[in-house]
Amino acid sequence: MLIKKLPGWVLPESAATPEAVFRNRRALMKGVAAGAIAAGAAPLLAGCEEEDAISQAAAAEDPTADLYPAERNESLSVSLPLTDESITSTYNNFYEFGSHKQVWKAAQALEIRPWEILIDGLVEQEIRIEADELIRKMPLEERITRHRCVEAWAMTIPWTGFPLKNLVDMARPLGSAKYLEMTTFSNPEIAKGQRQTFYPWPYTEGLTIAEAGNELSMIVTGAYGKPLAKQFGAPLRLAVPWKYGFKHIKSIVRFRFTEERPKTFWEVIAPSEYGFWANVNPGFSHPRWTQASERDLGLGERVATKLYNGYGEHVAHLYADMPQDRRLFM
Ligand SMILES: Nc1nc2c(c(=O)[nH]1)N[C@H]1C(S)=C(S)[C@@H](COP(=O)(O)O)O[C@H]1N2
Ligand SMILES: [Mo]
Repeated sequence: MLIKKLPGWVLPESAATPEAVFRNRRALMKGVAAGAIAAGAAPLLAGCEEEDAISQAAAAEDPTADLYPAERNESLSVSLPLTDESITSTYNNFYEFGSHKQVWKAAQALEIRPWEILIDGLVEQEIRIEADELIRKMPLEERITRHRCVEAWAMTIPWTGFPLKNLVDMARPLGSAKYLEMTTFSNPEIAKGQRQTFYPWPYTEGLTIAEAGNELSMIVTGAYGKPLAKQFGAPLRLAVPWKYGFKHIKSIVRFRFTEERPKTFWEVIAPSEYGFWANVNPGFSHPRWTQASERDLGLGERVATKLYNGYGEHVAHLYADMPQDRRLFM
């Protein structure tokens, strides 16, 4: 079994979150804004400028830059303060580029054009389409979205993208299709994490067809009114905000319709900790930590976690006939 091959130091979805390091950096950046900069802090400040430069330049030269900012969908937006981009774009999970939170820099090595997407499996006809063509076909909108990692941290991010349902409709799945599997790129040359062969690369995730068709399910192509930064999973990633963050697969290259429930990346690694459904629920703790509350990385404080991450009115009906046990919420 794969998990036996994992070295002892690998804690899937790391139990230890380097928040202290990250908070210090944030405090420093605030200090910088206030003009209270100590001489010793200069190297870190340089780091911040470099990071802004990368994100601005990359966004400007993106071939879809003209599509942003897109109009906001207020009815599917939460009314919470946005988490600052300087936080959300420097605290990421993207195991292809490392298992720490500061992967944003390594992720800049990802080549995001050309980017061909394959739509196959139980569909009328297989489709191969360039990301730019797909993005230009679809109705882009902005949604202020809650983003809750299974590690119990949370952010509020202005995603831009299109309803996953539009892609499903375009694919024309056969009646026998019950699930949609999504797969991330595979390129160990640039993604050093993919050289760690004890992980079941490439990263995969899955949804039922009903979940994929839910109005909340979104293919994200941008954030903060710009094309998506690489560390967020450019050129396109998933957002299913009632589910834990690990369902939000990044840098997707393939959508496959299938009759059988796909095994997902984290489910293969640790099935007793990360299941297929992964709906947010404060009432069912992770085997190694509580899910009752989360650290809001923007506010810098712990807040109570909500059932379905607060999106119950949109999605609770999907699970009404299922046993409301741990499996639905891990
Ligand atoms: N391909 C890929 N997708 C991924 C991951 C990953 O390691 N690889 N991490 C997941 C996890 S655990 C989380 S919490 C979110 C993080 O998204 P963010 O970095 O945009 O906040 O991405 C998810 N998608
Ligand atoms: Mo996560």
